[in-house]
Amino acid sequence: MELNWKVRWSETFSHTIAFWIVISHESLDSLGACRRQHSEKGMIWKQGCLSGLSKSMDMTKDRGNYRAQGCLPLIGIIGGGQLARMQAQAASRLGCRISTIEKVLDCPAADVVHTHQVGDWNDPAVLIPWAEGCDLVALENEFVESATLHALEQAGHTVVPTAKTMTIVQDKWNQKEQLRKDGLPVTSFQAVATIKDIHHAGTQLGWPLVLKKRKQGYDGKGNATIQNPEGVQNAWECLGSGTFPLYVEAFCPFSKELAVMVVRSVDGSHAEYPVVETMQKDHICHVVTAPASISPELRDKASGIARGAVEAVKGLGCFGVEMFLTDDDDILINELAPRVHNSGHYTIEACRCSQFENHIRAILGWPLGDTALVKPSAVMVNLLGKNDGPSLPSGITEALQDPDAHLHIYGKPQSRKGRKMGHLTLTGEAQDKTLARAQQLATSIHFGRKSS
Ligand code: AIR
Repeated sequence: MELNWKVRWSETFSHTIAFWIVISHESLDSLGACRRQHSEKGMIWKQGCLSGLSKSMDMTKDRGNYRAQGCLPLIGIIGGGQLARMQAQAASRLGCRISTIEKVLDCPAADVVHTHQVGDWNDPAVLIPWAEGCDLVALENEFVESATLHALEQAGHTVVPTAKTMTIVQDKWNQKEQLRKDGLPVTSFQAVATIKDIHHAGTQLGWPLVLKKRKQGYDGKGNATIQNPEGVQNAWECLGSGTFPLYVEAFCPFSKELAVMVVRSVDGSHAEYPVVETMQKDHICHVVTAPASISPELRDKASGIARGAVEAVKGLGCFGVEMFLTDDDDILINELAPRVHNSGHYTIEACRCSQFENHIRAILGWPLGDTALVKPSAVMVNLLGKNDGPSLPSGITEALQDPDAHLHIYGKPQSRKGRKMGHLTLTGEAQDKTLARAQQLATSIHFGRKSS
């Protein structure tokens, strides 16, 4: 096994002797490709280190004991996508440093963090040595196996949210079962192991049914709506013919989809952001409008249900709670996301304290910030890849020239059709005008090849 090393001296921290180290391995094609791409541009590399090296970066520190030492914490985040990137941006404002671990080097968070390690975060043999350099470990996705998080806790690391919470939340059937036990309103659901089970569920819950993977599904990946018994076979095959654990939910005929970001601090305090309305296409969130145009009574009801749901799973940090509002004004929980969430991106510019900053405050036990809107209305539109291809967007001029528009580009190396490449938030007065303008600006922005 041949390793190529590049070592660079860093003068970033006068009190610490630090190296920025890159290791590439010829057999790791993606890494090798990244290395070539970056070295061609002459970029300075961030750290992609082997076990133990990250520890040497902070050799003056006694992990987890930053308070006693009077240091600002170094927070580890498992995952390096846009959610890690935006957490890192908020954390750095508060003087905290972030270390990320992701399977690839070229990911949205790597450009903005203190250290970035390339490695398989589901492997405790990789994850635990990485965590040695961190004061506490947070998440940006729900895909790290809870057994791996348990191993991290067993090794003495603080993980927020806890491995116990993640065991409940990352398996959607477990999540629903916990919420139901706690008396919270959820859509009807059943575990299914065979095609026969799905037919049976259809006769009990009625059609349409939504077949879902219990774990690892997001942005429509891992969901299939079954209109009638004839559609069962196709949905079953689309979701792996029983190779993954599955369950079904009754389709909820909703009038609106609502979401609330709930923040629960390790010190026991909590805060809720305004109730928003989300609009999905093909199971992917496209538009979020804040606040939701519903009565104050319904807002209070949705907010109370969301808070109850996060309490039911003993969540810590920010949690996204997705809900359905029915024509009869019933509110049912769709799903919990144990992390900062797409439906809360508008809070960066539209609320006094963003979901990202409050997440950092909550996991550190610092006082939570005000979640109130600073403008009467805000609209967030996701900028999805229109095609596969390069990641440099076109059509951004008008958005950049509008003083009420805030453009976020995640820095993903490649556009893919339907991939979240960025978002745009517009703040304003009347909601209908804000929505129309935000959609107009977003429509001109194009990620990916021009021809399909
Ligand atoms: N993410 C996590 N769960 C759901 C979502 N959308 C975010 C995380 C993750 C990124 O999406 O930030 O790292 C993955 O995006 P992609 O485009 O690489 O699939």
